[in-house]
Amino acid sequence: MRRTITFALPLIVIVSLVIIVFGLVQVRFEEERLMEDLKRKAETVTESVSLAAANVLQHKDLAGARRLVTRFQNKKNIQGCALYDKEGRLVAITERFKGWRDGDQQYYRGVLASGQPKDKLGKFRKSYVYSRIIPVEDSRGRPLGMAEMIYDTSYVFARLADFWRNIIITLVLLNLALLALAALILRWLFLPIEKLTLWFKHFQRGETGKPHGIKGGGEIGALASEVEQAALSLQVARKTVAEEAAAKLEKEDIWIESRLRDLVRARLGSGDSSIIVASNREPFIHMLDETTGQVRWAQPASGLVAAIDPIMRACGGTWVAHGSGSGDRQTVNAKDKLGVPPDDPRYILKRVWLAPEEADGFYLGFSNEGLWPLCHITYTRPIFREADWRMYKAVNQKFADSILEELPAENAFVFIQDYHFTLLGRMIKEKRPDATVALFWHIPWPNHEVFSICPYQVEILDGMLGCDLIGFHVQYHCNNFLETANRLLECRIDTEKNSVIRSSKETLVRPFPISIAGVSGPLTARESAETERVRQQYGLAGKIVAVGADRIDYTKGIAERILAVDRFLEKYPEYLGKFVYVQLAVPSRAKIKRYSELLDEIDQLVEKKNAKYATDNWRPIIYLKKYFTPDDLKPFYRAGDLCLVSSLHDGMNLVAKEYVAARSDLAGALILSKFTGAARELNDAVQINPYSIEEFADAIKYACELPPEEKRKRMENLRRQIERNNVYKWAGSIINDLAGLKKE
Ligand code: GDG
Repeated sequence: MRRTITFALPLIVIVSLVIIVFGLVQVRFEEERLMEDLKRKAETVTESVSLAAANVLQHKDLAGARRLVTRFQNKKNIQGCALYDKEGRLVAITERFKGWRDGDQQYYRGVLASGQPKDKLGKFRKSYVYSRIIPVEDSRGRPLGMAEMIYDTSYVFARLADFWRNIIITLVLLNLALLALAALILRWLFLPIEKLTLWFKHFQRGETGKPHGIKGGGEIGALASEVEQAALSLQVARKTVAEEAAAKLEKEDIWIESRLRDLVRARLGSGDSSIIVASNREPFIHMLDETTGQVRWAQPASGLVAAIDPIMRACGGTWVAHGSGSGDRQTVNAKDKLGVPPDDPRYILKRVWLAPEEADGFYLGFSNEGLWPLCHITYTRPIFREADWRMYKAVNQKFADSILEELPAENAFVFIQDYHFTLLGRMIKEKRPDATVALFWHIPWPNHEVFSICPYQVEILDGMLGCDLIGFHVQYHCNNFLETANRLLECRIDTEKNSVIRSSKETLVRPFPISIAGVSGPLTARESAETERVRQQYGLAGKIVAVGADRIDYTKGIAERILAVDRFLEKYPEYLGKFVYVQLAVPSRAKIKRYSELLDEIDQLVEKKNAKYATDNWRPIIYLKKYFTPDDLKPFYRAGDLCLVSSLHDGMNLVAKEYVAARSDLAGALILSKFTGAARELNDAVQINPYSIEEFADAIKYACELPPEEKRKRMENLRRQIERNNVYKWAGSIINDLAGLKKE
C-alpha cells in the first residue's frame, strides 16, 4: 500500500491542486452571482414596498404600517421589512427582526439627508444579513420617511458549502480512482520485475534453486525468461568453481608457525639463523625513564612490525634495524645484539646506530617527506632534498655493511622491508651475488607518471632490481611497478612470469597480500573481564561503540572519520547520546611539519565536534592520543560494535584484519575504505569512499543497523578469509617463490 501511495502521490497532488484552484475560482464566481441576484431582488421589492409605505406614512396609519411589515413575516425565506418616519424613527418592523439596529440613528439620518438608497452587509444576532433602504417621498417629492428590506444571506453560504462538498467528494473519488490505477500499474508492471529481482538475489546467494515462476508474454515475460537462462548458466559455472576451490582447499590446509618453520628449513637449507630481515623500525624498542633511570621495552605501533614479528618468532634468524630508543644502547651486547622478545627470546635483534642528522635525512627527510607521499595518493606534495638523498644512500650503505657481517657462508637469505631500503638489494648483491634477496614493499606503488617526478628514479629502480624478488600487497601495485620499470629504465618485461630482466639479471615481481598471525578463539574469562573494564572506564556500557586505531598519519583518513561521525549524528539525531566513537591514536613522525599540523588539526576537530554535541553525561568522541601495547588494543576491538578504517590510501591496513581477528563473538561490523589493499580481500566489510563524508555517514548508520544474523555471516566470511590467508602463508608463499627461482 505504501508503495502504491508513493507511486500515485505526485499525480494525486497535481490533480488535487488543479481541482482546489478550480473550486476557489468557481466558488468566488458563484458567491458574486448569488449576491447580485439578492441585490436585484432587494431593489425591486424595496421599490414596490415604497409605494405602499408612502401611503401609510403620509396618513400616519400605524395599523396599515404593521400590516405591511407583517406580510414578510410569513415568507419562506427569512426576510423582513422596516418603516421609518421622516425623523428616522422606527414606525414598524417585521416581528422576526425586532431589535434591528436599535439606536443606529446616525445611519438613518444619513440616508434621509442624502435622499439616496443605500445597501449594506452586516450581522444580526448570529446571521449575516443584507439590507437595502430607500427614502419614501410624497407625490411632490417631500420626504415622508424610509422603507428598508432585510434579507438573511445564510442561504448563500449554504449554497457555497454545498458547492465545496461536491468538490471534495469529486476530489476523493478521483484520488481513489488514481490509487486504484496506480495499484494496477504496479501489479502489472513493477511487481513482476520486483519478484524477478528478489528471485535473482536469492538464486545468486544459493537460497533457491527453483525457477521464478513468472508467467506471461510481452516484454516482461521475455525479460524474465532471459534472466532465468542467465542465472542457470551462472549456477552451473559457480558450481564448477566451488568444486575446484574446495578441492584446492582440501590440499592446502591452514598455515601455522611450525609449517612455515619446516618450509624455511626445507627450502632455504642451513640452521635457525638463516633469515636476515632488514627494516628501519625495530621490533622491540627500549626506552630510558630519565627520572627513575629504569629501562622499559615496548613493541612499536607499526604494521610492518605486527606482520614480520610472528614470522621471526616462528623461524628464528636475525633482524637488523635502526636502534632508535633512548634505552637501546644499554640493552645490547658488544656486537649490538640482543635476544627478543626480551621476555622470551626467539630471534636476534641487531641494532644499527644512526646519528641524529643521519636519521633526520634518511628517515624523516627522504623516506617520509619524499617517498611516502610520492607513493600514497593523498595529495601531499613530496619533498626531495639533495642532502636527504645523500644521507639516504649513506644509511643504506651502513645497513648493507651491517647485514653483510651477518650473512652465513652459504644459503644466505635477506628479506628487506619497505621503501627505506630501495638501494640495499643492489648493495648486498655487489658483495654477495650468491645471497637470495627479497624486498617487500609495504605501501602502494604509484603509476609511472607519478613516480617519474622523483629526481632519483633511475638509482632507486636500479637498486630495487638488484633483488631476486620484489613483493607488493596487490597485483595492481605490481602492474604499476612493471610499467614504471618498463618506461623509465632500459629493461625487458616478461609479462608471463611477471618479471623484469635487466643486464641479464631477473627480478620477480609478485603480489603477496600481507596479513596477521590468525584469528582468536572463543573469549576467555580474562578477556571478557578486560573488555568489561574498558567499557566501564570509558562509559561505553549500553552505547553503540565505533572504534578506530591508527598511527596518526594523513594517509589514514582520521579527520575524514571525525567529519563522518559528525555528519552521522547531524543526519541521524536519534543516535545522539547512544553512539560513541573511540579513537586510539599513537603520534608518529611528529617532527615532520605535515604530521605536527595533522596532530593539531585532529585535536581541534575532536574538541569542536565534542563541543557541538556533548551533554552533561555524554560526548560522542573519545580521543585517546597515546601508545597502547598490542594487548591493550584488543579489548577496544572487542568493545567496538563497529571498526572504522578510512584510509585515503593504504598498502594493506592491518587494523582492519586485527579487528576481525578479535571478534570471535562474530558480533562486530567492519567499515573499510575501498582504497586499502585489505578491501580487495575483505569483501564482507562495508566498503566506503572516505572522501565522501555523506556516504561514510550513511555507512555508519547502515552498519549500526545491520541485523545480528547478517553481521554474523559477514564476520564469519571475514574471519575465514583471514584464517586461511594468514601471515605464515604470506611468508610461505614468498619463500616458495624464491626457492623456485633458485632452482631455475
Ligand atoms: C604499513 C602500511 C600495511 C595502531 N595504534 C597502535 C598500534 N597500532 C598498530 C595496529 C597495527 C599497526 O599499528 C598499523 O598497521 P597498518 O597496517 O594499519 O598501518 P602502517 O603502520 O601504516 O603499516 C600498511 C603495513 O605496513 C603492513 O604491510 O598494512 O598499509 O602503511 O598493527 O595494531 N600499535 C600499538 N599501539 C597503538 O596505539 N602497539
